[in-house]
Formats: sequence, structure tokens, C-alpha cells
Amino acid sequence: MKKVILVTGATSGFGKAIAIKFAKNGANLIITGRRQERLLDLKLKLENEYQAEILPLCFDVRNAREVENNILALPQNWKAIDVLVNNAGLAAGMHPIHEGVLDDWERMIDTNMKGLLYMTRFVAPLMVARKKGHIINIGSVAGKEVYPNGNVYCGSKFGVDAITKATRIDLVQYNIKVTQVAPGAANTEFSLVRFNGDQERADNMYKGFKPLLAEDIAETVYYVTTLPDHVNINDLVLMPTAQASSMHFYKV
Ligand code: NDP
Ligand code: 8X3
Repeated sequence: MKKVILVTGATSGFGKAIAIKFAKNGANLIITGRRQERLLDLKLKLENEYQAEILPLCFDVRNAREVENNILALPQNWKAIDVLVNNAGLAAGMHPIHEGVLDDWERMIDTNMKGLLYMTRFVAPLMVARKKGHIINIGSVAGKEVYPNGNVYCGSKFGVDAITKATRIDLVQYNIKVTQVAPGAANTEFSLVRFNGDQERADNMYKGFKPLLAEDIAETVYYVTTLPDHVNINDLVLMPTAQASSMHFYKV
């Protein structure tokens, strides 16, 4: 029986690479995001290249009702979700706290924390009923150490760190694994989104060192699902070799 993996934010970056990695390894996938065309392109690719069954769901994780309706409406065979990867997220802007843009703050908190909570709230009961499942939250080194002008993004990822620990405690009695994977700097669309489409500023973030690739995170997320039933990775922090902390990089 093929595993069912639900990945949020599968239209780009980590989420897309995670979907590809699991499809390559024989899973069926529920892929979600707001960009329908990208979801449909990925569905075709995964079906053609890996003979995976793919269910694309287009919704905004910030909308609790959309999350609830999409999960409740899943056909019965798709409700047996083995792994939920809470990956959808973003940084918006990078300003000192006293100059912060309120709309950016709302987007980060609503997506990174509340979106992850809504997904967990409606998927976890399906796992509880089966006494089986694995929830993987994508945190960040920004949820381990703050950095200048990272204020609200860091706060949202510290939130993910705390929510992950709390979720593990609440679900331990149901045989559900809960893991955080917390990456350092990775070159995806993340910085382009953070700097509102400014490609030069985004590229500058990764100059002079080799950042993580989305595939590195996909390998890691896949790895944590391959351990025996009695073993759970609680928290896994990975960084580029040239990064030593959220602020220390060796650049040449
Ligand atoms: P990308 O920008 O490449 O991908 C982000 C994904 O999140 C997209 O698929 C996007 O889909 C989805 N998303 C964003 N907002 C929403 C929303 N409101 N509803 C549904 N989906 C949404 O970035 P990454 O792949 O790098 O980021 C993935 C995760 O990893 C994020 O949580 C990020 O904070 C975290 N992270 C990133 C790091 C990095 O350096 N890149 C390092 C550590 C953590 P769509 O726009 O189609 O909705
Ligand atoms: C993304 C990594 O260092 O840009 O979470 O905050 S960082």
C-alpha cells in the first residue's frame, strides 16, 4: 500500500522538491498551494515520471474555512494521510521593528503560524483516529536564533518551534510522530518573496558561499520518515557548511 503524503507549499522551493522526492520513492501525494497552474504542472510531472497518484488542492493556508473544507472533502482513500509536511511559509520584508510594515507582519504570522496550526488542526484528527501518522513542521534557524531586522519572521519561526514541541506532547499518546526540520540559508524563491520581487537583492543573499538547495531539505525530510516506528527525530537543524549560525557566514 502506497503512503499518502500531504505537502503544503508544493508550488515552489522545498515543498516542490519534497513532493518530487516522495513521489520518486513510491508515495502518493496531496500537493497544495495557491498557484493552481504550478500545482497542475507538478501533478503531470509526478504522474508521468513516477506513476504516482497526485491530488492537487488549491487553497490559502491562512483561511481556516478553506483548510477545513478541503480536508473534510477529501475522498476516503486520501484521508489516510501518513505524513503531513507543514512547509508553506514566507518572510516579508526585513525592517527594524520600529519601521515594520504591518501588512508584512500579518502575512508572516497568519501563514507561518496560523496556517500551520489550521492544517494541523484538521489533519491531526485523521491521524488520531488511525493511531498513526507523522507531522513534519518546517521551522528555520530563524526559529533558533534571532538576527537583526528578522524580528517578526524570527518570532513566527520561534512559534513553529514551540508549536512543534507542544504538538508532540499532545499527540504522543496516539502514536503520532512530530518533527521539526529547521534549515539555514537555502536558495529558493524565499528571498525573492521577502524582498518583493527584487531579484538583485535576493541574489545578493547567496553571494560568496554555497547555500542549501531545496533538494537538500527534501532529502532530510524524506530521511526522517525512513526511521523505524519506535524512533522519532524531534528536531533537525541543517545549514550550509559555510554557515555557522543565523548570522555567521564564511563568504569568499
Ligand atoms: P518558496 O517561496 O520557494 O516557497 C514557499 C511556498 O509556500 C510556496 O509553494 C507558496 O505557494 C507557499 N505559500 C506561501 N504562502 C502561502 C499561503 N498563504 N497559502 C498556501 N501556500 C502558501 O520558499 P521556501 O521553499 O524556501 O520556503 C518553504 C518553507 O521553508 C517556509 O516555511 C520558509 O519559511 C522555510 N524556510 C526557508 C528557508 C530558506 O532559506 N529558503 C530556510 C528555512 C526555512 P503559493 O505561493 O503557490 O501559495
Ligand atoms: C530562512 C532562513 O536566515 O533567511 O528561514 O531567516 S533566514
